[in-house]
Amino acid sequence: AKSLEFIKTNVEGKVGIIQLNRPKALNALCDGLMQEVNAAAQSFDKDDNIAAIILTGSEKAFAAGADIKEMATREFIDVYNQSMFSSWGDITKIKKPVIAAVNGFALGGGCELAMMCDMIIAGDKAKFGQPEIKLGTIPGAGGTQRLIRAIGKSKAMHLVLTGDMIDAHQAERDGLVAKVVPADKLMEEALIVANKIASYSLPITRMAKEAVNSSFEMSLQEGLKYEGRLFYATFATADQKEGMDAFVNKRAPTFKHH
Ligand code: CO8
Repeated sequence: AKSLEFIKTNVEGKVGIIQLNRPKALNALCDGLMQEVNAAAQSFDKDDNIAAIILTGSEKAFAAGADIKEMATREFIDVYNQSMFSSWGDITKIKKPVIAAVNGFALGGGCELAMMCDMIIAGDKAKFGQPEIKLGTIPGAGGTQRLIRAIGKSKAMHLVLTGDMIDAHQAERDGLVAKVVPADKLMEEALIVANKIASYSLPITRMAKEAVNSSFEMSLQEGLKYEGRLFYATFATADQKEGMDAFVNKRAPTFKHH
């Protein structure tokens, strides 16, 4: 386990865990925190012993948004010239699956960061929202784009224009969250999911993630073609032979990750 200024990292088996750890500000996402998150995720992505990544916060907050105190006095020309928050999207470039395990508040940039992960598992006390409108600004890290793809226009508009929060169960019904579990079982459940993913072939898992994510960027026809290419590519791997041979011979597969 490693403790940095704003995060803690830990490895459990083949799962890399990144925990946001800025309790005094409810894990508000200051520049330094995001740099640490990106560096930790990139280092897990490169590590051959890691097969999946969990990003989590505390019981009270996953993250209560971008750091309002840090942003408050910035001028247009500063944020424009620096492309403020443009490095946030780096987490979406991670090739291994990234699970957001959310307890407490996931607001503004916190909700956006959770949406950049591959799936969200939530504790039953979690709350999601895009309250930027209350601060005289709008979501700036995907809240108007990823949210609509997750829950549709009417529900996304409702959150973005009212700034209201939804609870974990509503978020699950709306399709933002994959699974809701009791708050104190959150990490246990996230690790079960991560370990299950980690038990499969790493390159095949990467292809599956890549294929699903391509649907955000492509038309249906292009996406189906892309999926087909990756599907055919799985037949070039030893792990496809192993997985199917194991099924046919009624035994458990041993994936070799190539
Ligand atoms: N930034 C900075 N500090 C924060 C933030 C934040 N987002 N959220 C909470 N804090 C601080 C509080 O100021 C407080 O500090 P202090 O003790 O020094 O006063 C401490 O954390 C504890 O917070 P509260 O006392 O407010 O705790 P409560 O339990 O009473 O309330 C809430 C919890 C409801 C979560 C409340 O803190 C809140 O409303 N926070 C702000 C939520 C918000 O508006 N988030 C959106 C921020 S804007 C944003 O995220 C834009 C993203 C744009 C990304 C652009 C990328 C290109």
